Parts: sequence; C-alpha cells; structure tokens
Amino acid sequence: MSKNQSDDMPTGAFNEGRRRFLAGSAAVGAVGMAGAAGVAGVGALTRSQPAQAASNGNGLSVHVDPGELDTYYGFWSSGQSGEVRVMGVPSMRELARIPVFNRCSATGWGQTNESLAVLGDSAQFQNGDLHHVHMSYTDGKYDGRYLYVHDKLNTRVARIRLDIMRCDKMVTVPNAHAIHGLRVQKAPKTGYVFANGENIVPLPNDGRHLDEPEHYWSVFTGIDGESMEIKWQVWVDGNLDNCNADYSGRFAASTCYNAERGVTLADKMRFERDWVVVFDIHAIERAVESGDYITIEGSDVPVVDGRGPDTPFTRYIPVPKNPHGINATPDGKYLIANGKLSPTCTVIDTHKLPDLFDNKIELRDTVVAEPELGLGPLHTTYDGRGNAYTTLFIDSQVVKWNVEDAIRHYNGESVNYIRQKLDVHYQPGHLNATLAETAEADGQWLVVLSKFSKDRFLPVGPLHPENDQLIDISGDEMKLVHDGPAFAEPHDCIMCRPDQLNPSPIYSRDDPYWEQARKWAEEDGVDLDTASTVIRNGNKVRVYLTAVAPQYSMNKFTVKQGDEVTVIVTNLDRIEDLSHGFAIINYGVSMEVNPQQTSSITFTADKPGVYWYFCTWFCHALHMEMAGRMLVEPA
Ligand code: K7E
Ligand code: CUA
Ligand code: CA
Repeated sequence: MSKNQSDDMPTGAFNEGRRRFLAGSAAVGAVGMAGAAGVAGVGALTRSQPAQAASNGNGLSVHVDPGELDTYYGFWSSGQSGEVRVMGVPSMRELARIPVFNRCSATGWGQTNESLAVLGDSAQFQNGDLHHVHMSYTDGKYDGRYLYVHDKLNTRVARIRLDIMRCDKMVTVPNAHAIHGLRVQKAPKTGYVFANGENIVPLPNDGRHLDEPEHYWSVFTGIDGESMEIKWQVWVDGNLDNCNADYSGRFAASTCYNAERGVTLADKMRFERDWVVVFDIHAIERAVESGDYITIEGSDVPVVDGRGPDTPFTRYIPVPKNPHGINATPDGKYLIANGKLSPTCTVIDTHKLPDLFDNKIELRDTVVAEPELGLGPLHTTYDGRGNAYTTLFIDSQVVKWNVEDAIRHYNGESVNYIRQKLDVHYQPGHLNATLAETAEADGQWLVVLSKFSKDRFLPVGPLHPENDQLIDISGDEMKLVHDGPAFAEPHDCIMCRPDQLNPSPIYSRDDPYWEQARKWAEEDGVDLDTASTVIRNGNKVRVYLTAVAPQYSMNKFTVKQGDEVTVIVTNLDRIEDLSHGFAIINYGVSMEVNPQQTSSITFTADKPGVYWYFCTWFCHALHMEMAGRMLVEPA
C-alpha cells in the first residue's frame, strides 16, 4: 500500500480547493442563512447570527458566550452507558441525558411504571450497548420527530420522542443476535428503521444446534418507525455490521466483515474481500404482501430468504476487507463503505443499483472508485461541497478527500484526491459533520469520536475518558479546535439545527405517557389533576398526590406492611423548569415529576415504621421542607 499522499501534496491543491469552496459557500449562504453575515469571531455567535453565517474560511469560534445558545444540537450515543446524550455544538456542553437501556437514578427510568411499560419484558436487563442514534426524516431531511437507537447487548431497538426527549417505544428483535448497524429510511419519510443482526447464530437459536457453525446465520430487520412493529426480516449470508439507506427510499445497504461465516478471529479474516449487502426494500415488501415468506419458530415475523447470488431481495457486492462503516453522500449519489483492514474506501454508485437488481450489470460495475486513504478507515462523513472525511483508526487521523476526484483517479486520470490529513487523539471511530447524514449537509463542524485520550486530560485512573474532538471544516483546511472528554463510550453522533426541533417546555396534561395512571384514576373515580387520596383495594393501595412548590398535597399517608403501594404524583406547576421529584427514604424509590407531568411508581411496603418522602429537585427556597411521611403499620 502506498504512503499517505498528502505528505508531498503541492500547496496549490489547497488554493484550488479554496476557490471551489468559496463558490459553494455562496450557495449555502443563499439557502437559509439569510440575514446573517460577516465573520463569526468571539461574540458573533448570537441567537440572531448563527455561527454558520461565517464561511470565509475557518472563522468559526468554538466559544459560546455565557447566556448565548449553541448553533447546533448534537445527539450522542453512549455505547455501554446505554443512554443518549444531548450536546450543544460548538460549545460541546452536555445539555441533557436521555436514559434508554440503562437505569437512571435521577429520573427513575427503569423504576417508574411509565418507563417499565416502555421497557416491557426487556426490563429484565439493566443495561445496554447503544452505538448509533439517528433521527426520523422527511424527504431526506431531519424532521425532528423521533430518534431511533439500538442495543447491541440485548438485541433491542428503541425510539425517543424528541418533544419530551424520553424513550417511548422499545422492541426486542427476534432471530437476530445483537443489533449493531441501525439506520432509518430517509425518503419519502421514516418509514422503516433498519436493524442489522451482527452475530451469526442458529435459526432458531433454541439449543438444537450448538457448535455447528454451518447452521449459523444473521438477519436484517425492517421495523415500522411509527408503530415500532417488526414488519419483516431478511435472512442473509455472512454477518451484518453497519448499515445505511439511500435517498430514494428503495435501497438499504449493510457491510459484512464475516463473509466467511467464521467463529474465530482467524476465520473472519480469511477472505481478501467481504461484501456490502444491498437490500431492495420494495422487493421485500412485495414478497411479504404476497405471503411469499417463512417464519422461524418462536416468532411470527415474516422472513424472506436473501441468501444466494440472485434472490430478488439482495445483492452481495464484494469489497475489501472486513469493511466497517457505510455512509451515503448527502447528494444521494454514493454509498461509501470503509475498508478497515484495507486502506481503501469503496464508492458504490446508488444510481446503478436498479440495473444491478435487473441483472443488467455485474456486482463490481456498481463500484466507481476505491481510493487509498490510509490505515484503518472506519467511518466517513461529508461537507456537502463534494468532500469526504474518513477516520483512520490505525493512523489516528482524519483524511479529507474529494469524491469526484477519487472517481476520476479510478478512471485512470492523474489526479490527487487527498486534500488533507489531520492528526486526531487518538484512534478515531465515528466522525460526523453538521447535518452530514442528510441532504442539507452544511460543512461547518465535524466531530470525531476518538477512542483513546491517553495524555490529553488530567489522569483519572485506569479508565481514561474518550476524546470527542471538534474540528472546524468551514474553510479549506480542517482545524482542530476542542478536546471533549467523555465517559464510556460515544460511538456515534448526529447534529442538527435548532430550528429542526420543537421540544416542549412543559408537559401537556393529555400526554399519552401516563395512560396507565389515567386508567387507574378512572377506575378509582378520582381526577388526576386534583386527587389527594389513598384508595385501597385488598392489599393494593394507590396513593394520589399532587405537587405545587413547595408542597405535596398530603403531609402523610398510611399503608399496611405488605401492601403493594402505587404512588401517583402529578406536578401541577406550569412554570418552565419547575421540576419536582418524589423519593422515599430507605425504600429506594425516586423519580422525576416535571411541570404538568404525572409519574408513578409501585413498590411493596415491606418494612413497618415512619418513612419520609421528599422532593428531589431543588424547586423552591423551601425545597428542603417539601416532604411528608409514609406511615407503615406493622402487619
Ligand atoms: Cu464503528 Cu458500533 Cu458504529 Cu463503534 S461502530 S466506532
Ligand atoms: Cu419540589 Cu423540590
Ligand atoms: Ca472477513
């Protein structure tokens, strides 16, 4: 493999790039950046003058003045921490955490009845491994409705409502063994959530086959993003790593690093090429509609057989070697697979895919470039100006390269497609640029999620932080502007503009989130908005409380030892940010109750005595006094 081509790159390449960029930025300025002008130095980042206004070459400032707002939202996955983190970019301030597969001491996620209803049977698991987070789309653009995430550890997919930034749906995917790659349909609308089964296992995996890898397979799953119903699966050859969707809505594609269907490290590296599996979503839908599918014992999800070279559902495009990420260019033209063990990326022309499925062209005819980029390409992102940015895990670099130039080079022209290589710290995995997963990629900021931080921060013991680095890509050259330590372990992130979201400042009283509590109140003949009472039914006791700073509606309530107690608390405050909580000492009970929200929690009153309950959010000068007593009569 040849060495890093930027080492001897003539500086003229940058000048040429600059001219191209300036032409491009004028167009960016025309769409949606109106009214903002000038250089964004410190202080230019105000609410009325977004940072993206400045595009005359790396004039962006990472500094957001006190009281000023960030110009992008970031949604960070958190790997084995199991949550989603909401960030402000470019300040890299953490704004919120959204518990999903983890348990949360502050909000009561995993303990409240509302969260347990979302978790369903999978509440048996206290943890998860959340790698990828993607927003719902309409016509190739973020539409601000939902985030979709997956759990590699316990084979789940979940949805987050972006109005309240809480998880509202979770499904366990049958037949798959670890969900890894997750992407959503980009057009016309989400649509499907696509989920890759990573590890190969027997189908069904019920013990009848054990150490017999010839019976091991994986499946690709399509989930309805509205109902979160699992609509179908495709039985595939090899395994599935990352995936992506095109911008037409017809195709999805996944990388496979285990075409060998091996079970050891050596097995999985035997072939020089693995593949990108392309899925024809329309063909899958047609087969499912016409009943042309099987089911696998233990689940009734329709499964179509996508193994083999000429099924109507799949095509296996050979690519070198143990590929990892796959990323669609914002113009919809290409899907770029990252070589990992090969120093290359493979550029697949999406417009050739219909011909491939019609058997008019060969598998490799869809490949229009295979640029050599450096060691360990993992993921690629885009600036909307024709450039791609790829992480080089082994080289600890981000390489900026031009896609059309790489295609010209592949066609035999003598052209240097590498624009720049930038050292990052260290061993980068995912990277993402602002809006780069959408048709609106705006080429302002790039975040690279480095796996190792080594010496970049004060030492904190053997578990080092990861390092989320911020790079200004608005000019010709990438400029590293910020190091962001992060706890285990952001794999991926996306960024969108604030105008693409519409988070609710307080809850609406008719929110479906506490449907169960509403039903209980109806059964008990009480009104949730005013109820302040204890309703007993045998040894089941429901305690209805309201909260208005700095008081609960009852100073005390009495139950009997052994009762199953459900406490239902409604926060009647309408003031933004006036959250209360409800916690009972030595009962391990604690939950959030935000303005206009109803939250509930069920436990057994197994210990007699006096137990104080108290508010957990510092809501008022008399917050410490916002408390009451649960009196548990001995049995
Ligand atoms: Cu590359 Cu799980 Cu997206 Cu991590 S995956 S880096
Ligand atoms: Cu209510 Cu503190
Ligand atoms: Ca392989």
